[in-house]
Amino acid sequence: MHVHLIAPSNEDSTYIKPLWVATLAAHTPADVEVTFRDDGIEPIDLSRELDGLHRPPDLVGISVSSKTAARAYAIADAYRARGVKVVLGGIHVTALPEEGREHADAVVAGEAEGLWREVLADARAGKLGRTRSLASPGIYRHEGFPTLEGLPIPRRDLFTSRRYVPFDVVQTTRGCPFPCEFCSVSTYNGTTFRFRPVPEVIRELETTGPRVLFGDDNVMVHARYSHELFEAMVPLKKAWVAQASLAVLDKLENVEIMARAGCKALFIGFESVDDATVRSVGKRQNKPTKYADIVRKLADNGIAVWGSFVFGLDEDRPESFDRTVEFCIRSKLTMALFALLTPYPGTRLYKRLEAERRLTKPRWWLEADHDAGAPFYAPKQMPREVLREAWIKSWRAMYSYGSIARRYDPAFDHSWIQNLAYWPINLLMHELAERKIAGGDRSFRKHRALDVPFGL
Ligand code: B12
Ligand code: SF4
Repeated sequence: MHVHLIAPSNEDSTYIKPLWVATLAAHTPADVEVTFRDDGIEPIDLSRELDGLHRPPDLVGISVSSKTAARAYAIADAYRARGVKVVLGGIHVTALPEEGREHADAVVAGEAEGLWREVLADARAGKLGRTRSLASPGIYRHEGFPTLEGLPIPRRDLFTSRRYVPFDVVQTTRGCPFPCEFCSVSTYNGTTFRFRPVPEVIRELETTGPRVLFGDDNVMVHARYSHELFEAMVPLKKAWVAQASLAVLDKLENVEIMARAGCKALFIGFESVDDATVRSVGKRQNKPTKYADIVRKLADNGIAVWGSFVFGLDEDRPESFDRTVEFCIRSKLTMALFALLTPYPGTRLYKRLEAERRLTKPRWWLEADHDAGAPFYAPKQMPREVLREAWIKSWRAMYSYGSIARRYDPAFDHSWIQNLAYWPINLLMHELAERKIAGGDRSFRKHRALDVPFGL
C-alpha cells in the first residue's frame, strides 16, 4: 500500500517542517510506503501533474487548516476526480468535518494517534469511511483525547528539502485551559494539559538537529514539568525557539531555566496593550503593566521577543493600534506580528459573532484570496475599512527604517539569533509590510529567497 501525504500551502505558509507529516508517518505500519509533498516547497500543478499520474497512490492524506482549506479542498477534489481515495485531517476539518467530507472519502476529526492505523486498515480493506464502528459515516473521531505517552519518534527523514528553515519541530504538551475567545486550541486539543514524559521528549531531542522549534502552544505550561524538562535539556546544548504565555514569564527563575536550556527567542501572544481588551477576550494571564519588564528580563537573559498582537477586538478603537506600535518600539521588540482578528470556525468568537449577526463572510476560508478581503466581520468600534487601514498603518510604522533602527539596542544582551538575524529579518519584514500588507502583492512569498518568519 502507498500513502501520499500532502501539506497544502497558501501565501502565508512558512518553510517549517510540518510535524503532523512526521507524526503520521511514524504511526504508519512498516509495510505501507509513505511519500510526502509540501505544496509550499514544491507547488503542485493540479492539472499537469495529476493528469500525468503514472503511479497513483492508494490513499492521499491532506492536512487542512482554515487558511489552507480552499487549497486543500482543490487538491483533494483533483485526486478524487482521478479515482484516488482521499482522507483529510487537521484543525479545520475537526471543526467542520461535514464540510471536509464534501471533498474526501473520510475525515479524521481531532488528533490522529490511535485512529490513523484504523484508517489505513479500512483503506486497505476497501472500506474507508464505511465501517460500522463509525458514529457518522466517513468521520473517524476519538472519545476524549489520546495519551501522549509512548509515542513513536516522528519520521523526520521525510523532510529532505534544503529550503526548510533549519529547525526541527518537537511537541511536548497538548491542550490549553485558558479561555481565549478567538483561539481554536482548547476546542481542538482539549482544555486540560496533556504532557509527554520527559525521558521520551529527551530521547526524541537526541535524534534532532541542533536547532529546535517547540510546536507547543505554551512551552512552559506547568512549572514543575517544564523545569524538569529544561534541566534535562541543558546537556543537549540545543538552541530553541517557542511560544510562551505571559503567565509564566513574570518569574525570573522560569526565564533563567529556559535560557540555560538554550532558549533563544519566544513568540509571545500579547494580543493587546489595553487591559480592558485583554480581559474582554478571556486572556486573564496578560497584564499590560508588566509587559515591558518581562521583555527586558527576557532580553537580559539572551531571549529575543517576537510579539503577537490581534487587531479588531471589541474594545479596540482606531487609536489603540498606535499605542501598540509605540509599545513595540519602546520595548525594543525584535519583531511583532499584527493579525486582524479572524473568526476561526469552532471558536467561541465565531459563535458569538454569528449570533450577533456580525460575520460579513461566514465561510471566508472558501474565498479565493481571503486575506485581501479581511476582516470578515463587523468590528464594534469602527467600520471594517478603518480597521484594515489602521492595521496597514501599524505594519508600516513597525517596520519603517526609523522603527527598525530604534528597536535595535546594542546594550540589550540579545541572543545570537537576535544579533545575527535582527537586520535581515526586519528588512524582510519592511518589504513585507510595504509590498504585501500595504501594496497587496499576493505573490510576495514566491519571490523571496528567505522565508518570512512565522506565517505572515
Ligand atoms: C506550530 C504552529 C504553527 C507553525 C507551523 C509550523 C509547521 N509548518 O508545522 C507556524 C508558526 C508557522 C504557524 C503559523 C500559523 N498558524 Co499555527 N500553529 C501551530 C501550533 C502551535 C502547533 C501545530 C502543530 O505542529 N501541532 C503538532 C501536530 C502533530 O499536530 P496537528 O498539526 O494538529 O496534527 C495532528 C492532528 O491534527 C492530525 N492531523 C493533522 N493533519 C492531518 C492530516 C491527515 C490526513 C490526518 C489523517 C490527520 C491529520 O494528526 C496529527 C497528530 O494527531 C497550532 C496549535 C495547535 N495546538 O495545533 C497553531 C495553529 C494551527 N495555527 C494557527 C494559525 C491561525 C496560524 C497562522 C494563521 C498565524 C498567523 N496569524 O499568521 C499561521 C498560518 C500559516 C499558514 N500556512 O496559513 C491556528 C489555526 C486555526 C485554524 N482554524 O486554522 C492554530 C490552531 C493556533 C490557534 N491559536 O488557534 N503555526
Ligand atoms: S491563545 Fe494561547 S493561551 Fe489562549 S487558549 Fe489559545 S493556546 Fe491557550
